[in-house]
Formats: sequence, structure tokens, C-alpha cells
Amino acid sequence: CGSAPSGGGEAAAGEDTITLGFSQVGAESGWRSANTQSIQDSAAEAGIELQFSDAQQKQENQIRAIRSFIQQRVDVIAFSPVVETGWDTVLQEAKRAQIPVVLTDRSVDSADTSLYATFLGSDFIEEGRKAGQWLVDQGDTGPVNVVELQGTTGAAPAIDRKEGFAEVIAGAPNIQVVASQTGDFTRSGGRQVMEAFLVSQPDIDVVYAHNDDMALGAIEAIEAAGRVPGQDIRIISVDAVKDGMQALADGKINFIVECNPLLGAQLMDLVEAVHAGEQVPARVVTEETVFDQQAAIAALPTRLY
Ligand code: GYE
Repeated sequence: CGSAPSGGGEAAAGEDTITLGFSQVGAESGWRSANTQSIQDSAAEAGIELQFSDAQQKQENQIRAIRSFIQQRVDVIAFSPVVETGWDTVLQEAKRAQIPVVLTDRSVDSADTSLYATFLGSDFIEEGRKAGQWLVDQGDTGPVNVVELQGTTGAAPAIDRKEGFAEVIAGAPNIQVVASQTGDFTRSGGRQVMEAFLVSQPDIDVVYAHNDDMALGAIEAIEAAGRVPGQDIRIISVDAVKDGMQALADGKINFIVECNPLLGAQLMDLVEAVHAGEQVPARVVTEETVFDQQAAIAALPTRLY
């Protein structure tokens, strides 16, 4: 402690100040912007010196940032891994340097769980199940053709949201995913993939988007094709950021599963605890809900992100 270089944060890097190296995925979505803001605000509030690094959705940038945090001898490293695989080597380096690592938002698939202290984030499989359950509960009797806009290839929320959804709709043979492709969690990605689907798929009933930004991109594509989102094609998404909730309130999205990005305060608590050598739970799951149109209209005025 205390030997960490100052990174321009607000806390005075005194003897007791914790320095946290944080590697963020990027700035790909409204969720991500809210998550970054929450982490920066909460670090300042907790008096934690934050070294923030944006990986622009590239694993190699995250690995480089983590190595630089190790070199600087930060007190704790936290990161939101863009993809699940390929972290063991750099996590072993952190372990050898005796710098505790906290995973936040997304997890890794490392078999050796001693490589990190804890994982704070949502249950993405459960989110996928909630999305699928809403569709099953609509009670359609005829065939329902779903196109899926997947998140970033290899990312935990893309893998798990696909899995949870597939698991639930397997119980309703009339519901089929007829096409599934990545839109990289971005609005432009969602728009481009949806444009292609509208050409290649003769009969689309439902879009299942792994996040609101891709759903918003899909809405643009559907409207450009002269069809009515929310009516001609129903849309389900995940996140419940403000723009998504507005589209839900406007009837352009039909259902949103919440994924809470405001992880900053809980993350700082965990950082302080692992720094103090305290026992922390191996897994901390965030609490979340779901929204239909009426719930979105009620929630929007006080929505923080
Ligand atoms: O749903 C999406 C973002 O990892 C939970 O990443 C996060 C996801 C979120 O780009 O909007």
C-alpha cells in the first residue's frame, strides 16, 4: 500500500488509500456507460484511488491493462472480462504478485477459482429464462419464428442469455429460433443484423435481443422496412436502460428483463474487504426485475440510467 503512483483520481494517495486498477470492457452500450459512471462515482465516494482503463471491447487491451496494474503494484485489480476464456495466464501473474482480483459484471470460465477473490454480477442465464418465459406466457398457438440478436461472441452474457432463453422455449415446440447472429451489444450492430434478417427471413414474429441497444437498432431496421415494431414484430430485450424503457413505454419494445449496471457501491465494498484480507462470498448476485409497458411507464420518471 501507499507505494502506488497517483493516477489523477480525486483521493489523495496517502498511506491508507486503496488504489484500484479497473479494466472496463468498453463503451458499447447505455448499460456500459451507466456502469462506468457508477464505478467512478462510487470510487470517489469511498476515497478509493481509481486507475480506469477502457479496453474498447478487446481482450488484448484488457490483458495489457491488467499487466500494467500489476507493474504499478495497485492494491486491488477489478475487471469486467469482455469474453469468458483465456484469462488464466494473466490471472496467475496477478496471483503471484499477491494482488487480489475482483470480477465484476462478467465472469471468466477458469477452472481454478483461486485466481480471483469474488465475482459480483447478474445471473445471465436467469435473465435469458425470464425473456423466454414471457414469450411462452403469451400463449401463441401458431408457429412463432424468433430471430436472436446475440451479444459479443464469447461474452458471458451472450452465452448465458442464449442458453436460458433456449432452455425455456424448448418447452413450447411452436416457438423456434430461426436465425441467431451477433450484433456485438451495439445499436449499429443490432441494426445491421436486423436489416439482413429482414431480407433473409420470410417470416419473423419476434426479435430476442440480448440488450436494449441492439433492440433499438433493430427498431430502426424494422421501421425502415415499413413495418411496425412492437406490433408486426414483437421485441424482447435485456438491460432496461432509459432508452430501452422509453421504447417499451412507447410500445415499440414489448418486454424487458432488467440487468442492473449500478454495481459501483457493492464493488467498492468488496474491494475494501479483500484489501483488508476479509472473507468475502465467492459470488454476489445482483437483484433484478422485469418490465412490461405499464411497469416501464411507472418506472421511467425515477429511472437513474
Ligand atoms: O447487458 C450490455 C453490455 O455485461 C451485462 O454488456 C453486461 C452487458 C449488458 O454491453 O448492454
